[in-house]
Amino acid sequence: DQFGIKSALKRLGITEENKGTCTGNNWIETKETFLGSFSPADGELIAKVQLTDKQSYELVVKQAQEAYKHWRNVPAPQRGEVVRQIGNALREVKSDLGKLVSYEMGKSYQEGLGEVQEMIDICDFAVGLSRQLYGLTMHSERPGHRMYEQWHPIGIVGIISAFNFPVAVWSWNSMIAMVCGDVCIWKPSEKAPLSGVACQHIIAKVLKENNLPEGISSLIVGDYKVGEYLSHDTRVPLVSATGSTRMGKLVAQAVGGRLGRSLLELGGNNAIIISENADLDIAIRGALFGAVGTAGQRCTSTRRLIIHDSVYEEVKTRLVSAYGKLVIGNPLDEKNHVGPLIDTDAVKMYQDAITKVKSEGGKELVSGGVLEGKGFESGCYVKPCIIEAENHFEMVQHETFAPILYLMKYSKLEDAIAMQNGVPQGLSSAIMTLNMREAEFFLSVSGSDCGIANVNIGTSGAEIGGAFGGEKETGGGRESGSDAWKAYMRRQTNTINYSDSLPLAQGIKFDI
Ligand code: UN1
Repeated sequence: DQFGIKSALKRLGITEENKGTCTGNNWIETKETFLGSFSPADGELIAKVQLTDKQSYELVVKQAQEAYKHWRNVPAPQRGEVVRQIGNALREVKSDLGKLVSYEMGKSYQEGLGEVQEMIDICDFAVGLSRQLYGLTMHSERPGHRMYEQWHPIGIVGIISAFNFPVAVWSWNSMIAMVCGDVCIWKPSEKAPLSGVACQHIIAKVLKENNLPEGISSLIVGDYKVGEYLSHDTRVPLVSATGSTRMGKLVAQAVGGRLGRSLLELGGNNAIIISENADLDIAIRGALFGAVGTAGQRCTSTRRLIIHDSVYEEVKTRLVSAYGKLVIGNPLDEKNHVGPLIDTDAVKMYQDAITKVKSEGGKELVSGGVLEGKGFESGCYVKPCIIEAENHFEMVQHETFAPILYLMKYSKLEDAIAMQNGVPQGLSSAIMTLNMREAEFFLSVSGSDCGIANVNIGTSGAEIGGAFGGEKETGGGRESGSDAWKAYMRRQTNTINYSDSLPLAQGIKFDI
């Protein structure tokens, strides 16, 4: 146990067989089978988790409904105090949880730590927010009347998260929802369920120490069928789903069909425009981390580089040489830059994408391929590759969750922006330029159409303080910072008459 996984698992409360259904501290036995979680790092079975069945789901929802009646009446700053303690609990387990995330999901240990840091940061953000959650006051047109709005919690929030950020995305949603007064039911990805079980243990301890009832933060485990329990359930007014566009459409249709609310954060197809005025050192570093970080499995990963033709050759040469220096291997070993993909299905999709883009005319500058031999026994390690392609190719229009970077040229900035925007997705985007006119044009209404637009920064690695999400097939939702909290609350407009008459709005006369 070279990397201390066993002791980390123990400290996180993970055993060989874990229940997967929990209302806080109460772990519920179900009639379902156990799902094995295998590490893409070494192919080993880490531990098993029992799936949630319909009956145990019902128990979870009933408990959540009860808990909501209590939690909504706890003053928001006191809810914030609980979240503050969760943030501290996360600080204590940062290295263990970061390690589990790295081992179960395959991102580098550094990125695993970064992910836990993102959780800690959102806790701090939510604590401050718990004394805000502001509504506005308006001037009534009627004398002796006061008008204002207030924000109430919405109830049960269903959270469906993806494997690539197996813990942070839960915290963006649930820490905000908790200070808002909501209760949460979380379905982590069935590809990284142990990270979910570990988080449940961490939060459970804090809830218990504060004598809070069961049902404030629950866990359910399973595939899309368990996700459907949430999306079809009228007792769950908000479903926040992070993952593929395909999944998001299904969730949106189910939730929309019952006129519930969904908050969607789906696929990206993020580009960096590298202008002739770019600082190329920054551009290369930004593109490199964006494309190969997390083995290309972030929704914000850089998938396309749109490069000015005057610097195209230089960028190409420097990138190819940087790719040559990448060390691929066990993500827990800090000398490696790139870890594995999540599973062999993902490897197959990576291979298919490369074959397809080549058949469309793509030219490999750095070849892809699956690594074999010692250290690569899981079959999940692939080579980050670079392909010269055209924006209209079917595969370039598609989000492949793997380290495949497409290079293309432009000569006029307007064309580069049209290419950048010319995909179905609209999550993240960036321009590398030191020219103020170019930067401002890129950020203007005629510029990037994405939810995130950066200057001299890559497409990934957003901070939690901003609202996170994007347009078009990315789903339109915003999670995390800024006023994203509003999605987790219901707005109520209140008008109070303290006069001795009853004037009607719009001056309507109605006398008898
Ligand atoms: C995701 O890939 O689903 O901006 C989230 C980033 C991270 C979050 C990514 N802070 O890259």
